Amino acid sequence: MASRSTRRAFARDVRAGGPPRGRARAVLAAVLALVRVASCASPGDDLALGARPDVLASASPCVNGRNATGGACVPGASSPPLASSPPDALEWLLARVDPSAVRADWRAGLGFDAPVPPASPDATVALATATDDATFAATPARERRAAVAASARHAWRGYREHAWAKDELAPASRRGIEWLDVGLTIVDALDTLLVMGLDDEADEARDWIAGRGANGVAGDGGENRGLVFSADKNANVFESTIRILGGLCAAHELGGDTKEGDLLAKALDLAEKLAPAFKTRTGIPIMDVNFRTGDPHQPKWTQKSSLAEAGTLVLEWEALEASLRRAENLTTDALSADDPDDDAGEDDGRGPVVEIEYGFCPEGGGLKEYAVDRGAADPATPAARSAPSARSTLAALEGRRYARDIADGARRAFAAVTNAVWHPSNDGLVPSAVKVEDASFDRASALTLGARGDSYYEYLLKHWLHAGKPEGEEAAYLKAMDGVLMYLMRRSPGGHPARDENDEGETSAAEENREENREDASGDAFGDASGDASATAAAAARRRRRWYDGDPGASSSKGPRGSKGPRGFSLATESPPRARRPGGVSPRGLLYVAERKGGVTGEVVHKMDHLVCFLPGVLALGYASGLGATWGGGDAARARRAREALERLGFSRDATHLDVARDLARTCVQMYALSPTRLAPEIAHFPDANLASGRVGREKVHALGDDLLVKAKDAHNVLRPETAESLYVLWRVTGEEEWRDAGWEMWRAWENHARVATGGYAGLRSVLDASEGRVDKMESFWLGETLKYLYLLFSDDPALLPPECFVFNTEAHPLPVVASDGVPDTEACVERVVRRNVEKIARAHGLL
Ligand code: DMJ
Repeated sequence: MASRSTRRAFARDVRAGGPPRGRARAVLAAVLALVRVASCASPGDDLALGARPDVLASASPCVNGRNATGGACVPGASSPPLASSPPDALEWLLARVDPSAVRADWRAGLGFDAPVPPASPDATVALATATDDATFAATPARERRAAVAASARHAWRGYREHAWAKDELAPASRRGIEWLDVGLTIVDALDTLLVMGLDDEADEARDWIAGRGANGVAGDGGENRGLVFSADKNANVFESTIRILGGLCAAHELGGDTKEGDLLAKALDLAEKLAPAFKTRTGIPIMDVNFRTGDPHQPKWTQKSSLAEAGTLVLEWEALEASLRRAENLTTDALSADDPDDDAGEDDGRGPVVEIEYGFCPEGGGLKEYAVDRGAADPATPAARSAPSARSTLAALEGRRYARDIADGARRAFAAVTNAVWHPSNDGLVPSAVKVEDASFDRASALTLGARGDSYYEYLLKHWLHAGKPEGEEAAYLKAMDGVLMYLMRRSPGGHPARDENDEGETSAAEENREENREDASGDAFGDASGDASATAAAAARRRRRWYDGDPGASSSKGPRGSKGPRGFSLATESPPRARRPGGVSPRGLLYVAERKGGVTGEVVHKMDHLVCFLPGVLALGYASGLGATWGGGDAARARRAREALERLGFSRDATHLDVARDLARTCVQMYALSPTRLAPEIAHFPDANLASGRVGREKVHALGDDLLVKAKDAHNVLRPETAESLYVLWRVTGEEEWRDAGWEMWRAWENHARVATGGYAGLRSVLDASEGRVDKMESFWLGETLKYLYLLFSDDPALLPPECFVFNTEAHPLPVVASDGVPDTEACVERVVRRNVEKIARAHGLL
């Protein structure tokens, strides 16, 4: 019988997809032994393949009189094959991960790894506070996951106890905060609770949303009314979409809905409320809608919509559309005969134009067309002949009509901003403010990957992935990333003799970089990539020699470890590159994404919002999806300018998107590691001619080492997720432990500074000095995003929300990739991932 540790090692290999690393013979023997006994693990054990004990109990063979959970059984039908028959052994192995047997809610992609029970509060506090560094760093992934789940439970309990049904918790003052009046934290957190296996908490959330009572949670005055969109609140269309629509659709698809489909019905309620915002001539949506009146309007403070807000809606609306279509398919097969492109509203010469909606009819038969009731519908149309009320197999949708192409408004909005050519040579960069009336961009607004711009760039990639990678539609993303590289990326001076005593050239190299930044501040010495290339080339070459050549971890044109190249998600196979100590700045300086005012040749502002830290994750995700092995998107002139930009930044000319992602992620990690609290500020600044440490005008600027500056007014931390998100993606794509270790340190810092004993987590007013007090708010994205990404960072299960089957929206809600027929095929997708991984392992172990 294989020992428990052998089984664990194999299970780990299966989950990580790795080959046997030079111990083939021994492992092969162990595997064959394992195949004989895989189902004999004792209760609570880390089972081979990570399958849940309760599943194996019903599906597993009987070996030596014991089943998978150790229960007595009679040997019989499904004995494992003999070791001498590898192909049979593989089949046996695959049968053990039969998707239908692993979890009832398989389509969620919740795979092999049983959720880890959260650690106790005491153990969590002890781990964060009392453990010495070495022990803390050595905490295994499973325990880290349990600790993060414990944080989620602590956050949830604080919210439930002090702020139930309010939007957010003010943990220090133990009260609720109202914003949209929709119980926002409940909706944002639900899929996190599902992923973590916090089933009781998830039940509380789901029941409240569905209006089925708060599952024993005390409340008064309408607290158990459920999720309704009727308050006299001006709801921001973007925030409502990413947090609520995204949250509801994800929870529905993860198997967290009621059997009646209440969550999907609530998502439809919200969509109907928000729909008027899209009825604009240009397609750019109006920013706010009043939930009570349905009145769409711009907020008082601006008449312009933001790029991020207009460009970050399409995933969620298409997810809703896909979920509704999936429900239709459950109702009838007849729908598949319908032509989704058959627009009944179009005049095809056969009759009057009639505006059509879709709904379910009571006599069955699936989806029917209905004329929109404008008082003048043609009674002769099939739609008008249909019964007025409707029915669905999802009871909560019974009687509902909705536009079948419900995502059209969001699609128009996305097209309006992505197709805009506001300047002939913008290289994919778009100003962050846009007018609703004529879709013109405000040239004076910033080019930024931070506030007001960020998730537009994120959705350029993610919409392509979510739509199943339509050919050619990745071009906008690739162009924008070229623009970011050429016009916005910079490197801080770096070069600290004290940190790298062998590097003699550092001081003067840093001087050169400062010189460059001085030129930026006075105009555009750097920005016009075609114009000043030669002027900076020599300096860049010198910098490269001094800062770069001697740094083996600096750049690699190779793909992720063990990968065959940029196509498809690779799985880690080799040992990670040299780990970097948190707190150490590479002598090359810190890579960052600056902002520009007034276009690509405008003034450079040497600041980077924490929000920008989503970008390493996006670059890594794109790379793993087959994009970004080179720059330029197939355009030779752009590729040349991109290569020059890479050189200026200290990369090799053939550095990939992944190389840049790694480097930028390290800057984000340093924003945490260099601060005294180990928490990142909201905005980091980088040394330039206009900003140095000390007092600048009336502003106080603090230095974190030589490369990072923090203004007192930007020093807060509000529990943001972007760095955790990027660490998770980088871990998943590369398998490098560096990212996990950084995330683990971040978890500790939040535990030590943000945890409130009476429940919940509060941000810090200043990461420079915790004694300045708390930001008394637990943002809903703490549970919705930050803790979810940290939890996933410590999972080894490749079938847990695999990136090729799910795309995380900008609020970390996993939305199934939509297949060509407009409906997700998540079960099949996850099964493909599992099968490929198991086969890869089996092959590596000589079973195939
Ligand atoms: C979240 O609501 C989303 O991640 C959004 O894209 C940006 N802001 C917050 C988190 O920082």
